[in-house]
Amino acid sequence: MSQAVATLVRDSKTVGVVFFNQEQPEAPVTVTGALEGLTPGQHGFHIHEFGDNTNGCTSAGPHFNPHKKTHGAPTDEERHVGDLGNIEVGSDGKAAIKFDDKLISLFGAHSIVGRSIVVHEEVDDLGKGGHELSKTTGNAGGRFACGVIGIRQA
Ligand SMILES: [Cu+2]
Ligand SMILES: [Zn+2]
Repeated sequence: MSQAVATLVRDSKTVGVVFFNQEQPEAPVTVTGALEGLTPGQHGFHIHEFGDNTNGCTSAGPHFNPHKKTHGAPTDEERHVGDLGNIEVGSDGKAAIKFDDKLISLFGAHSIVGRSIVVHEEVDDLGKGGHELSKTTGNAGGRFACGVIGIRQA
């Protein structure tokens, strides 16, 4: 079992925590957590390449994409490793996160540990929106909050 965790921060204020659990290499990663203070509706949710938030979420860089693919949905064959789709925020501004992803991993050369998790201001169109940014970012707008993914105490 490997466990990782990220505290998401916006303007120096914590907006939530996200946990990543994986039984073994090649197994799916279970992503759980809670966020608050967002606008209701869907928000893009990605692993970005760098665990660097020194210049806010901008320094997290682009979507984590070690295989040089185009942006897509988590269920697509053609997707960035970091493409986790959207989270759903309720009318109270809160999101309860729970899903599995079969591509991200906490092990090996393409581990997400030491990278960033980012929640966006807008919906990720999953590469299908026809916007010039659809194939790179899903046109998900600004970076609402982010946090560095670290190894969690077992
Ligand atoms: Cu993103
Ligand atoms: Zn992407």
